[in-house]
Amino acid sequence: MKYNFSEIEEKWQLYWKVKQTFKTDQQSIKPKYYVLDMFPYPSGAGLHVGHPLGYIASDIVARYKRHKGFNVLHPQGFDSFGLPAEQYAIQTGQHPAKTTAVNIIQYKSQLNRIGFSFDWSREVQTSDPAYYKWTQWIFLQLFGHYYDYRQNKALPISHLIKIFENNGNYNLKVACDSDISFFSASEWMAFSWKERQEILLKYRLTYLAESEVNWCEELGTVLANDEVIDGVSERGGYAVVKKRMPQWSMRITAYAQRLLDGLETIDWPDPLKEMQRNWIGKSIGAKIRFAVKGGSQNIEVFTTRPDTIFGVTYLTVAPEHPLVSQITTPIQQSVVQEYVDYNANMQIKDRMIHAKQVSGVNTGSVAIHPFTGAELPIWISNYVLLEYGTGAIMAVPCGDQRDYLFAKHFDLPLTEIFDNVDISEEAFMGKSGFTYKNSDFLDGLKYGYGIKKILDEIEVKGIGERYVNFRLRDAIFARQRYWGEPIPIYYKEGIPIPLKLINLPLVLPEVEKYLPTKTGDPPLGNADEWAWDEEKQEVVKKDLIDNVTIFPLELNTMPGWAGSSWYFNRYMDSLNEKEFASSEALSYWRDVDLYIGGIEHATGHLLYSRFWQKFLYDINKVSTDEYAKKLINQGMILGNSAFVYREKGTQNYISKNLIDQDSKVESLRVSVDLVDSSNRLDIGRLKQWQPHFHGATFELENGDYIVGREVEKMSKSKYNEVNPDQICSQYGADTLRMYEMFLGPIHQSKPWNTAGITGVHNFLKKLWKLFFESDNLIVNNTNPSLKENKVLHQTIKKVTHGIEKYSFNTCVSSFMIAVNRFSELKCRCRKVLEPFTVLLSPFAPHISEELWYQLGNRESIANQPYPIFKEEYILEDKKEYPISFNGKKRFTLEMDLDLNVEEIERIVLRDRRTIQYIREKEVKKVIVVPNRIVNIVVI
Ligand code: ANZ
Repeated sequence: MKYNFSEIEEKWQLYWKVKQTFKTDQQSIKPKYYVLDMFPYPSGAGLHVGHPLGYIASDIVARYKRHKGFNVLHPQGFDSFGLPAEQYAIQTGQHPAKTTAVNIIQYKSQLNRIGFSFDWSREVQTSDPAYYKWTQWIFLQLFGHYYDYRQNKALPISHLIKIFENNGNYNLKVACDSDISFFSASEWMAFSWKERQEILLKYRLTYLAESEVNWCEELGTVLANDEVIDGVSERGGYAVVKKRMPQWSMRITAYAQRLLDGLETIDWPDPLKEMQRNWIGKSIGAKIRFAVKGGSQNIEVFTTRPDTIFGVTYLTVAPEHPLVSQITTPIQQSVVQEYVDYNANMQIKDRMIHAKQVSGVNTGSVAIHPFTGAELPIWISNYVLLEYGTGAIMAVPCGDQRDYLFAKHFDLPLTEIFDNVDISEEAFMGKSGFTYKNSDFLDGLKYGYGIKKILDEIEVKGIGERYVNFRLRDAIFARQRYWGEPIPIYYKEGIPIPLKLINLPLVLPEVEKYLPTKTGDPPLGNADEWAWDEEKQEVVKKDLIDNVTIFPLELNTMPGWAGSSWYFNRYMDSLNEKEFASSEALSYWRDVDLYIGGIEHATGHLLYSRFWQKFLYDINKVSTDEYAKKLINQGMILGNSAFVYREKGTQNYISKNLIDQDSKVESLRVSVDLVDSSNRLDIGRLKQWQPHFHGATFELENGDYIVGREVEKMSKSKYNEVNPDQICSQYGADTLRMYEMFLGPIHQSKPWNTAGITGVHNFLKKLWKLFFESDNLIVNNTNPSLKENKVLHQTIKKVTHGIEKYSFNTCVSSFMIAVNRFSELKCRCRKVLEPFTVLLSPFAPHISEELWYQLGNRESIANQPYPIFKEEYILEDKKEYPISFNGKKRFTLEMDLDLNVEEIERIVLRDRRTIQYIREKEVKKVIVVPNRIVNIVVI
């Protein structure tokens, strides 16, 4: 029987599907193990061989854990809201739901062809109303809570209302907007309904506020910070500008410290944790207020070096700072305005470049130094960012490089400052007993204040306070797009009112056009049925809006990260209609044991999802506040692009090795499908591939056109994508799986190179031959030899260790070595080959199932117990004996361990080297210590 992989793979994929082999039940006495992949966005292009890399690794672990006796949850689903489907809808008029459904079918069939052991009964699709009902529910939960720093958790907004009713808003330690005014209990009681709602919005964990956003005109939407790369949109590379708009935001900043602390408790890659730490950007320092001379204003600065206060020579304020217009003197008015406008109109990208050059203008006002009374000019400059700290700084030219360059440029004075101060967190917070690094040394100096003393004095004087600043911003939570979750909110007197849970899901309405309306409203503005009837509690026609019982619904939709921020919880109980997951399911599955996905999500998905999890934990909806114990970032599989070289201005293409220095050629990418593994181009097919190659001529070397190769990111536009379907047809899914693992360590990026794939394929064929000779199964029931057992148990040891360490490439080599050894040994033993198939089954599940079946088993291999490793089989059966002459070691000799003393002596004395050492001397005695040494006494 031949190894007919196509038949075998199809057969077992159907078997798994029909028998629901991988359906997971939560009522199990087995321990649980939850393996999660980052679910894909189902794009029209389908999967390329880079996508399954992480999925193969996680599938190996899932299958391995099943053999090990765990109840494994290994689900898959689709992050199916998003921009590409919508862009496509705009271009073609096709409803995104339709194209998304088609793409999902394609993705599923591609994934199933690779033999993943997913429990599809738990599939989620973020664009499915049954799913986004709960995304909307979480949004409303956030809307209904605020964050209390004293209890360090989210609390219901009703608590806060009680506090306001009893004490007003003094002495609170809660997360809120920066522009809070204080009120007493009686003032609160006197506020109108609308005023109260406006105040509460400043405390809610999801809130509506005028904020500065990244606006991308080309995409017609606001982008999150992590979607703006080097000042342009990540998707499409379009210009992005700052714009102030009323926006839904999530108060992730309330969780900044807990997001940092949580990192210490999870086993995630260090570079990823470091990216999150930097993104959160904790800085310990102080806010200090400088009075503006002749005015009532104070400029509040944020500094991490309050000890340098005596070195301050001027203040700098961000151009957009609200006080700029108030403090600018009439003479400076026009230049200041010009500078402000100049910065405001600048795109983020230009501003980043521009900020590297020194620029700024003087407001004409001065501030008073709180200790020395010196007059400090107040400047504005774009090196100070509005969003950071307080948007204003105290400039210390001899302490800070940017201040120094600025002062030099504008000829501002420099003052000496004192250095060598303890600026540790403890020193700032006054927690440590050591305020000075070297107090004897410091005390005598003119400005020798330690940080604690400075801070104490600042606080006593009432001109500032200790302050911990985070770089992290609240996350904008709205898109002016169609293909996203509707925000379950309607507006009454301009105040957002949440829908009730029983009214969810608020289903995305039908629209005729997916573009913004003529008046600039988001696409939902095109929907006729998009108003909320408070009496009937249902969506009704927009024309009926009377603002008495029928109100306008929110037109924004949720951003791309909404659905992916909690999907791992939904898989635990995905069909539940009453709750987002039952408490039994949540307490049984608890958290993800292994999460595999790309590092590109470090400061997006992986931060937002941690934030939502912490919130859900605060409101007692989940069992842990970190949802993934362990995370692995898989590397990228890179494409191996192919290039042809056209002589400039001609249609003549020169083969790679014929190009010399004088040739004027330009390189063009061609599809890698047109090239074989020896880099030879199929010219006939190239001509069919794109019409402009029709009339081309080719200069060949040895009868062939040889292309150039370059490793780049795998993408459709670079024609270097390799489709896994093609590999599955040619070699089978088991070969694809093993080959992807064979390419190298999982976390490394590596180029796709088909050259080695036949090697892996031949390995599987060789394995097959251990079982079959022509049509006959040749496996027998004899007892294995020591050697056969040794190979088996060595392999069990190496593979187990490899999987536990996520070192899948080393496992593949161990399998190859084993099959070679079994072939040499002509191993036919069921007692060896049967456990070997179980061992291999996580990597190559189809062939393993088939061989298992052929051995006469009738239950799927997937749930068979893992082979037990026995140390005794791998104990060495040979020993390198040191051979000494008169106590001096001369050489070593390998001998079987089961030899007796006489046999050892005989072998040693017959050895060529022994004869040489002895020469004319006489052997007086041979001392043999079995298993240790041999010493020959000669005279
Ligand atoms: C005085 C000083 C003296 C400073 C010195 C530094 C060194 P990190 O660590 O990144 O938080 N700063 C504060 N707000 C700013 C803003 N909105 N835009 C630009 N710069 C700002 O840096 C904090 C330091 O960056 C602060 O401490 C402030 O300069 C500056 F020898 O104050 B420092």
